Amino acid sequence: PAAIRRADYNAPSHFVDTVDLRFELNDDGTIVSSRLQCRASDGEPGADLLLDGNELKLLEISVDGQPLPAARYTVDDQSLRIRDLPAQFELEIRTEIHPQRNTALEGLYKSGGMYCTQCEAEGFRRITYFPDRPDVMAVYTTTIVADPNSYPVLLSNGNRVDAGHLDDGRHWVRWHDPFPKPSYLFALVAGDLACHQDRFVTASGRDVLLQIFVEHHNTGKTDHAMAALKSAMAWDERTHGLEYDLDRYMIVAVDDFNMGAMENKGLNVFNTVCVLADPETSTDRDFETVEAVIAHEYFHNWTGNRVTCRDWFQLSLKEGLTVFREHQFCADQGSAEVKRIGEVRTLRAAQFPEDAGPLAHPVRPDSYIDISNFYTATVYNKGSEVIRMYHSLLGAEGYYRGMQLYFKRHDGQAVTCDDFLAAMADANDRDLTQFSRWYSQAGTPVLEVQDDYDATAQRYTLTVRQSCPATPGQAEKLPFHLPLVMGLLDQGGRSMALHLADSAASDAPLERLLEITSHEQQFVFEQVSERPVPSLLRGFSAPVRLRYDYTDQQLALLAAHDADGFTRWEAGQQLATKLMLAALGRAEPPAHVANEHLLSALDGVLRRASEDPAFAAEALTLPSEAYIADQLAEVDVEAIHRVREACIRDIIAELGSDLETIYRENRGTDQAMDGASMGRRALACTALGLLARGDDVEDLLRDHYRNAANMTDRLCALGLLAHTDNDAAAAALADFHDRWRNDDLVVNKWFQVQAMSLREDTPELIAQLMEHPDFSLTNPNRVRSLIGAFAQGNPLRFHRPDGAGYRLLADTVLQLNAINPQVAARMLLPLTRWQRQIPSAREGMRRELERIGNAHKLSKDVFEVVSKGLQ
Ligand code: BAL
Ligand code: ZN
Repeated sequence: PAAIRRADYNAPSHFVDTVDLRFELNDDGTIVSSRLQCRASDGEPGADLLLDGNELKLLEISVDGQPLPAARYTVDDQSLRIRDLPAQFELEIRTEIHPQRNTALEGLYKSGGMYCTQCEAEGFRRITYFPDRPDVMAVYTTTIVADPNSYPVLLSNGNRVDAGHLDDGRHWVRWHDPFPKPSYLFALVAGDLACHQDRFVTASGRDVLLQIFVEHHNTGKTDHAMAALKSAMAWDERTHGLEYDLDRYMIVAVDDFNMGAMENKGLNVFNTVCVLADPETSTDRDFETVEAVIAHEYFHNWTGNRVTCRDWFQLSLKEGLTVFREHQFCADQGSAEVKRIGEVRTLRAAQFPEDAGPLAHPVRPDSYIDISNFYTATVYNKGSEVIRMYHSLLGAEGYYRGMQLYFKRHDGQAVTCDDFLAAMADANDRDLTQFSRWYSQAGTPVLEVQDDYDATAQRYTLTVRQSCPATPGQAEKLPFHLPLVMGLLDQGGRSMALHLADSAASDAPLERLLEITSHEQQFVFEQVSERPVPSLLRGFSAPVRLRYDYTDQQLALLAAHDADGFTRWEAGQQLATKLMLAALGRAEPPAHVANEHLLSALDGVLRRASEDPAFAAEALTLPSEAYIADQLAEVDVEAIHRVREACIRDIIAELGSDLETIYRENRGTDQAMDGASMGRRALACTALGLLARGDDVEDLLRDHYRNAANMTDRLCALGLLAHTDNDAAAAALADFHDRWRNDDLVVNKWFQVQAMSLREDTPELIAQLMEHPDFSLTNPNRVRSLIGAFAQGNPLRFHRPDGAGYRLLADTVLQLNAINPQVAARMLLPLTRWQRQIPSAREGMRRELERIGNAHKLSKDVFEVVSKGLQ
């Protein structure tokens, strides 16, 4: 398959002003009739019209009411080309499709008993022939015809304008969406669904009907989603002045879904995992996910739908921006510091390795084979960090001025990342030319900071050097423009006034934003009365790797005293990382990994734990094995695991009884879902997780499982028990499955804890679980719970030296390739990260990649990942 290049963009040859669709949903095939009002974009007759189409049976085609002679069109398995067209015309097409057979879950498909759609990015072409590109925006009217018994609920975008019955007993409903939209935002749902209804009155008085549709067995689990939706609507009005624009906002929960959720205009379709929540069956993390994803999809109504992307290279225009808006919202709902820590953890776990691997790409990619491979942590999470940097560099007011100009200029348009940058620059009279490199250059920049203190002159100089490693196709990088937020601490941990040389004497804040723009820059601070400890990259102000040669004492001081919560957490993480890397660097494994500085920093965390239990839980969590691996030139996962376990044992030896006290003081036996209760639960579970790495903990874990009153506690205990193959673990796993065998989302968790097990035979157990009656390769959530969790979340066993983990993944990807290419390609990613593994692992991984690459009938999705992964 050929790559599509951003440089080859051409404006559409034709616009489509209106689309009238009629769906006849029959269980032996669906008939889709479309009527498009088209006009040539240059106003001239004669241009060919190219319509995309995939897996469609063309039944009829006519132009201006006349059947089109075969000589006027060509059809193949990807497209329909029509010739000799007038400047304006009405095109009618009838196609037949088979949603029942659609396991790729793109276009129209069946999930359980319901029909639903997923059209982003290129699913609409599996419904009917259409210029399936985001810069063709049309007003849609959709009529759905179906059997009223099986499909009493018929939904599409916009407002419900008419309904009726046919003589043959079928019923129909017509929907009209007045907002022009690209085809990727089209949605249709038909099913027997329960509805949770509420209302929201916008600031300007629009009374909006809010509806969440679920299959009947899921009723009662939508209160949290509804509350989150109303909070998100109010938040967008309050912070951005953005109101909802239709009379109805609908959300439908479906079991089989490739993504988390989809922002179709007025009719979001959600993966059940991102909308259903109740304390009995959902963890606190699940509750947070639902709130975040509900908000994210809602925010897309402006950043994505009202202003959309010109082409798919601009995906981060809507995704990076909407993730940032989601992060702002979530920070306002609870502890902003803890949320920021979570964001950075995600960025480091998912995006930094992507940036350092063979699939590295800029936030705005230059080419793709299949765009569905570019719904990545780079486009989403690094994209969000780019928006956060505008916010930092321009200040909150400047950022909102930029947002206002962006909407004023582009409401109703399909635009580019450059248009967004221009709005930010123009609204603030700033030159952001250099900043635009964040869109074009891949790779994680490295900031090397050195300092010098002149005691006589009381002068402190920071030297900042930036570089960025080469990435595929980009050997050389130019310097980035980035905000470095910093402070200085005296030896007692107090913030020092920052008298930057050349700034006014009265201008001495305790925190500064330094604008980094060159390969090397110096910042000189005057009136510095003692050698300070620099507090750098506060709030993780830029998505970079920071290098400063801190001593253990300095990190301990920052961890205890820094004014910024993120930096306090980060200092503890860096101290632990430093010690683990030092242990890994020794020829003989040392007896102890933790030293007195780390232990005293953790002791301080335990002593202050009651002030902010959620923060303490984060500070007590050691850097993950994957994070340690990401710091190394050559990765030996078993050695990393050993060292991290040794570090935990040192912590237990020194602080075990304090951890037990913290555990007992914070463990709860209720279902309270307020932030404080969640924080205490997180702290108790983190303490238990550490204690569980010690000896004689079976009773403790068994009791925690037995006494659990909510899913967070129960799953925490189950996950810890599942690392061993004793009777207690078997009993808990059997009990868990017994209790919730009928709840799909909980059964996913049952698969997941087993996939994450440290048991040596985990690859064999997974192979057995794939034969379990509850497992299915056609349900993406199941695949992600078992295979995804194993390959991405269990490095120790995925990289088992005999290569069993690699073979298991490759076998599964080959099966999935024929079922669901998007999910297959996603699952495959861990196999592409072979470059820095020890030689034996490298060989095993490459061998499996090659086996996949040599298979017949590879989907575009898998082909692209395999071929780039082998480079
Ligand atoms: N647009 C795809 C799903 C999401 O990012 O909201
Ligand atoms: Zn999104």
